[in-house]
Amino acid sequence: KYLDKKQIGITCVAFSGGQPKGGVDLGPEYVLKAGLIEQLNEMNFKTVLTDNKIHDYKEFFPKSDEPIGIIKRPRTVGIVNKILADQVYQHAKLGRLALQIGGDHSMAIGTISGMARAVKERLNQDLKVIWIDAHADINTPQTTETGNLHGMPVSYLIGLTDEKIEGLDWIVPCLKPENLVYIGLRDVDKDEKQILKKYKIQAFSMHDIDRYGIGKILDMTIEHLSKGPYPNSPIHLSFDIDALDPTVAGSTGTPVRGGLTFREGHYICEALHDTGRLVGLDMVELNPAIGDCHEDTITIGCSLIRATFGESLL
Ligand code: HAR
Ligand code: MN
Ligand code: MN
Ligand code: MN
Repeated sequence: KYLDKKQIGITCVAFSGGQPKGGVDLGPEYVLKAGLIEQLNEMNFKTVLTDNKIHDYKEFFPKSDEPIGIIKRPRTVGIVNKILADQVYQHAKLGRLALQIGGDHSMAIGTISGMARAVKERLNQDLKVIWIDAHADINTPQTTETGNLHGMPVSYLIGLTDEKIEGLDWIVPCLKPENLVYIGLRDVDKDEKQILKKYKIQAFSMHDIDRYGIGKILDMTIEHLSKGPYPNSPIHLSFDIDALDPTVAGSTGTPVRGGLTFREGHYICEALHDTGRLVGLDMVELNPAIGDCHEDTITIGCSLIRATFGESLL
């Protein structure tokens, strides 16, 4: 069988280089301090922490990393993600569930590259991805207005740019547009909207959630990811905490009003757990240095993680 569903490989990505604000690198430390590993052990999971530490990857940072065009820290983001991809791959190839705690969302370049590689190798199937976020994170080096790589990981995973940028040139596109679903979008750049249309990517905005309700949205999401030759293929969940409303989880770098409620966020995790298809989870953009409610944000991050791994309400 493909998965040992009782083992979780946890990688703590204390990295902030994909965006300008300090503090998002503290996310993993706070999540561990809140007792996540004990909570998962309590749920009868065996947990394996990558390199037995919270990783800051600083030993791999280049000595200098001048912007290339508008792109900030491309070599740093590139090398961290290359290492991270191998770490996730190592867990996944042993059949472990893979949990990555961030850290800014540029880290999904590594987590999804590593997971997709393992799924390809072990099952010869394509990985499917659910991206929970206020933002689409699908800018290319040509469309980005900020140059922050946490706004671009999806374009690299799909392979929307041919431009080879130093540090990011190792990335092999591993995600097909039809294998991706977004939920929670409400701050999408003009060019990103064009990209979503052009590649016919299934994207559910907050407007869609208002209209259909979160239950129906998840039904449609799972239906979409069950098309094609492998209706039961593995799913990776990349959860940006800024998908939640700032009144629910405000300690994050780019909060946007009008987000998911506490229950909507948890429902997503519970419904995906129930598919039995989840192989990986990223919990990202937790920034305890922002706002006055970081304990709530961290606690909610932990509880979303537990929900994804099957904590039951009854
Ligand atoms: N679209 C904007 C950009 O490209 C904002 C990116 C958003 N930041 C995130 N990612 N937290 O989800 O920079
Ligand atoms: Mn994001
Ligand atoms: Mn976001
Ligand atoms: Mn914007």
